Amino acid sequence: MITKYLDITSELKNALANNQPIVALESTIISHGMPYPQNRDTALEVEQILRDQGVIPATVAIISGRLKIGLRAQEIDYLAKSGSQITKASRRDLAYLLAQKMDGATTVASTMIAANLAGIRVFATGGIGGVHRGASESFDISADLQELANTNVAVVCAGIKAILDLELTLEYLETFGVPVLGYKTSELPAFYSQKSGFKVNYEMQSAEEIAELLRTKWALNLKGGVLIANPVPTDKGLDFEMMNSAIDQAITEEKRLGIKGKESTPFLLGKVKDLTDGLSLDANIELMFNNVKLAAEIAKAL
Ligand code: PSU
Ligand code: MN
Repeated sequence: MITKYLDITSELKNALANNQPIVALESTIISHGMPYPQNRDTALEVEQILRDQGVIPATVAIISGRLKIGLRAQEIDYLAKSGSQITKASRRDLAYLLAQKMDGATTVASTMIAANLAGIRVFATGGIGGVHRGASESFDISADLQELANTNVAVVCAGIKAILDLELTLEYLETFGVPVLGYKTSELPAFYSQKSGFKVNYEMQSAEEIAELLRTKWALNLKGGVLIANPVPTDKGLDFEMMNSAIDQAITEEKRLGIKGKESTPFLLGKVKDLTDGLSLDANIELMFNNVKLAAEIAKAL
């Protein structure tokens, strides 16, 4: 049985049994997405924000070959300190890491898998993976998109980061039937910025409206996820053009160094952070708090 590999905390088991609201959280954002100690502080603060709203946090990671749903503060600190020493674990890495009794930080894809195994339907993160710029040559398309196509979990994010090809990512999601919703916006946010020049499929005005769409999708057996794009708060957003020029520089540097595959996303994120002098880190933290608040409302409404 699956329980052979899964560790769900007793708090979460209780919450699941009593139908209490739960929000899943990924751990690659902790290990690979932010520097120490901001990564640890943000991860702990995010859990506190959920608790303050009456929602149980379920941070996911692989520790000593166990797929853990719900982490202790020490485990979060361990992932935060280990940084990129920890294996970034997407769908294809899960079996290896569990069989070898290793550690891994879960991406959006593998966190969705874990949430689905536990029966958790709402997940909050910063940004998802997508179709990379130049994908027609590199074939670099994140496994996150196939997970959204197949796994019944709603993902709240701040849109799609402009290190990706937003237009191709939207086309891919359309092909695989994943609805892209904008929370109080008709424009797809681009992670650090509220604007991207692209439209979401549908603008939603409330968590209740989103919950009703989720119930309807899954009642119809339309398997797969839903992407909920929540723009970074106005006063925290960064200029789209400035971000784009930092991203272009990061991509040029990546090509020069020959970085590919699973190293690509963490490299680009790190480079953009350096190039924007930490400004992007502040925005990243604020948008994460903002996404968690919306996810909490959706989890309660479901
Ligand atoms: N995009 C972001 N921030 C992130 C990631 C993506 O804006 O932290 C992380 C997430 O964990 C996501 C992963 O699931 O990168 C995607 O990696 P890849 O492109 O290698 O699938
Ligand atoms: Mn990739």
